[in-house]
Amino acid sequence: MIVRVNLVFIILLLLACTPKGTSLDHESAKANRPNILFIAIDDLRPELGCYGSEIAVTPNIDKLASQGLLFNRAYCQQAICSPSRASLMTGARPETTQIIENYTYFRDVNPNIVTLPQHFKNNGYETTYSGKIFHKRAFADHPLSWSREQAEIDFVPANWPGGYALKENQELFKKNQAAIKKKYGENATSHYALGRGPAFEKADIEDHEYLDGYNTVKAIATMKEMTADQSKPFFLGLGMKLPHLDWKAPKKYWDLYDPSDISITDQSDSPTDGAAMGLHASFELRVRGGIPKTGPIEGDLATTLMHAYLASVSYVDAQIGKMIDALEAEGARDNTIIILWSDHGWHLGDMGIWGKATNYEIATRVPMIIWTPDMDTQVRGQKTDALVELVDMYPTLSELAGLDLPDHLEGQSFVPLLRDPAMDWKAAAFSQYPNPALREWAANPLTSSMRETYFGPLIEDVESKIKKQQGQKWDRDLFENDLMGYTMRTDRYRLVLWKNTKEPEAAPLYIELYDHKTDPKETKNIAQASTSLVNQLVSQWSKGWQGNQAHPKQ
Ligand SMILES: [Ca+2]
Repeated sequence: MIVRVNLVFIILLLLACTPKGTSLDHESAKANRPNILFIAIDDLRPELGCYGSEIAVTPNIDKLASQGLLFNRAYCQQAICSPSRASLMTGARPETTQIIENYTYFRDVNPNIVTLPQHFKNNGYETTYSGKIFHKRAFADHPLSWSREQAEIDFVPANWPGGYALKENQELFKKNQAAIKKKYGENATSHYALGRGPAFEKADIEDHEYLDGYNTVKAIATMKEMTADQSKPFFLGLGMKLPHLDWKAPKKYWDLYDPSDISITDQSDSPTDGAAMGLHASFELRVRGGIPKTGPIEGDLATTLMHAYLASVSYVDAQIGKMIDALEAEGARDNTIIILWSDHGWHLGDMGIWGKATNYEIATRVPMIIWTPDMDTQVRGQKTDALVELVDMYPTLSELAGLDLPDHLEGQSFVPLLRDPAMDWKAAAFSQYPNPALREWAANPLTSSMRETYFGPLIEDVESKIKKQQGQKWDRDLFENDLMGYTMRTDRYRLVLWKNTKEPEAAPLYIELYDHKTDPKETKNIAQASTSLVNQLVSQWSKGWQGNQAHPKQ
């Protein structure tokens, strides 16, 4: 009886206190805290007008950059989807999250880590997303990170085979899948990814019939619901799947480009004296139908692939324009911070390969743009050369929203750059990638059966180059499973250290050094001829991110 009375008393007390307290919290949160529109783009290198692309048609992102602050030198922590996103979203680096391939769920390894949206949710925000924010739905951290589902809309995307709108591409996809199943057996699911459909599609359809357009319609509907509900600020993620493969974009975006204007990089050679394991054999593209399984990818095919990438970028740009216009039409922009980023860059034939998944500038450098309602007029439209990292986004957005910074964060808030984009900033940005040449294209170690597939000759070819370069140091187990490339970008240089993770104190197995002052495309490794400079940079690298932070004057 006593217990029951006490329980009733406690419940009454809670009922009396909670609604009032919560309501007050929400009122002050709403009054003081901005919304966040968090725009993620998949596999977008800075191929945008505002980043100096001479061909990309991207008026909406360019407009955002003209109103906000563009980061010329922003770097991902690992140039592949899940590790990059796990790092950004948890605010911790791949060495800490231990997510270095696309198959491990960050929450399985980091059960108690507080993610960026979770932090906002814990501080009174409504948090939700549409499209790709974490690597995939199964890794999306429901319900910890998100407080609500998206709004319902009155149509669903078509369930096309392989996601292709055109009948002939659906048939090709089915044919390729059947061929793989016939060859490797119904249960060899790990091999189904080898039998993809075409790498690109040009269909005369509406924007919302492909996934990114559909997800944008959903995000807009969700934003409207959250704007109408005045009780909480929102954190809304909008994640574009393109320009990740496959490059399926409505015809009107292909029509923005004349193929005769499209050129491929003039740097089709691997870096002179570069690490033989530094580049892969374009695995991710080669699994697509119509792409040669060996040999160079060049000529008209290369032009069409570039065209497809550009069409995808313009399609994504148009969806982002719709999202921002809708935010403005709802009257919510004046209290919304907009941040736009991509998870990593992409080699479009650069260094002779196609894909992400390397430690070089082209794969690690990403577009990043921020717009806040209260930026100084002088800062709007500026571009900063400060070195920043995607892992910095968590502390930055938290600071801008007036939230505290969790202790586990391994980035640095770049809010001071929003006041003075030219100020002295970090001494270095850090990224890493395990052996690109001898991993599968999701960065997981090679399964032995991959050598039996059409990947066999590609793996053999790159492996023989590594053996030749490494000589006595060659050890298949080490190179396939324990080799990590650690890279550091300073104002002038890119250093890449190839190390055995089982012997972290041992000297690197190979070192690369590129001088961006004289060689911005990283065509020549000058490490061997630059001993004292290498020593100096290795010493700087060994201080890690903590030892290379910015020290802004208060
Ligand atoms: Ca990606």
